[in-house]
Amino acid sequence: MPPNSMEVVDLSASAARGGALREREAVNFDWSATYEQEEVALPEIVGTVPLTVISLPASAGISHTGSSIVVDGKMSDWADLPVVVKIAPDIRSSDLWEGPDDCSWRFGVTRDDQFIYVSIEVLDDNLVYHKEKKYPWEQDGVELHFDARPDPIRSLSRDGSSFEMETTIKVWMAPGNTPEEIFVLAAGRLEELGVKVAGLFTESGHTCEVAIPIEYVEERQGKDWDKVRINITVEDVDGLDTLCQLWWPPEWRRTGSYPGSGTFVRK
Ligand SMILES: [Ca+2]
Ligand SMILES: [Ca+2]
Repeated sequence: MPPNSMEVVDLSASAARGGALREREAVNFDWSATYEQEEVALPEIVGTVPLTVISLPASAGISHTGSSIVVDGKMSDWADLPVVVKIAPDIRSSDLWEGPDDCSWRFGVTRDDQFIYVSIEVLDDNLVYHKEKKYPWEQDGVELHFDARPDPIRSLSRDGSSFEMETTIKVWMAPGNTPEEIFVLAAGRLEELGVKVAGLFTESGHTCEVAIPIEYVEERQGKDWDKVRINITVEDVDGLDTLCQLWWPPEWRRTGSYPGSGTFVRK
C-alpha cells in the first residue's frame, strides 16, 4: 500500500484457550512491516499494539437507510441498532459499574442523501436528570466524537478538539423527558455545523439521535468520501459523584486507543 495511507484488512484470530476473544481485555498484537522498494535499504520495522476485539457485525457499515429518520429521540424509525456494547471495551471508573443491567447500550449508523445518522439506545437502571444543567456528564447522557477528516490524520488522531470543533464534531448531550428538556453543550456551534441532536428518557434508559450533514464530510473528503471515525461514551450517573463512562471504542485520548478505532466504511 502507498505511504501515508490506511487500508482495512480482514484478520482472523481466536483464543488458544478459554472463552471468546471479545470477552477479554486487550491482547498484545506484534506486527512487522517491510518496504517494497529498491532505491535505498530500509530496515524492517516492528512494533506491538493492543488488539481490542469489539463486537462489530459485518452489517455495521454506513448503508443508505431504507426508511426516513427523524431526529426526535424516538427509535421507531430505526430497523436495527446492530452494534451492541454490552461490556464496553473502555470503562472509566469501572468500580462503579455493576454490569450490563446497570448500564449498557447499542447503536447504529446509517445515511440518506443529506445526513449521516447515529442512534444510541441506553439501558440504565437508575436515571438521573438535573433541571439546572451545567454539564451533560453531571447526569445520564451521551458523548459522541465524529472525525470526517481524510487519512492518515483521521486514523492516527488522538483527538484534541475543543468547543470550537476545529477538527472533529463533538456532541455532549443529556436527554430529557420532553424535547424542551434536552440539554446540548455548545449547541450554537453544532447548529452552525448543521448538526441535529435529540434524546429522550425511556422506561428502561434513554436515547440519543444525531444527524451530521453529508456536506460536512464532503468538505473534508470530497464527494467520494469513504470512511468516518466515531467514538461514543455513555455517561452513567446513579447518584452523587458517581460518574462512570462506558466508551466504545476506547477513548481516543487514552492509552488503550489504537489507530483507526471506530472507523465506519461507507456502503
Ligand atoms: Ca427518530
Ligand atoms: Ca444512570
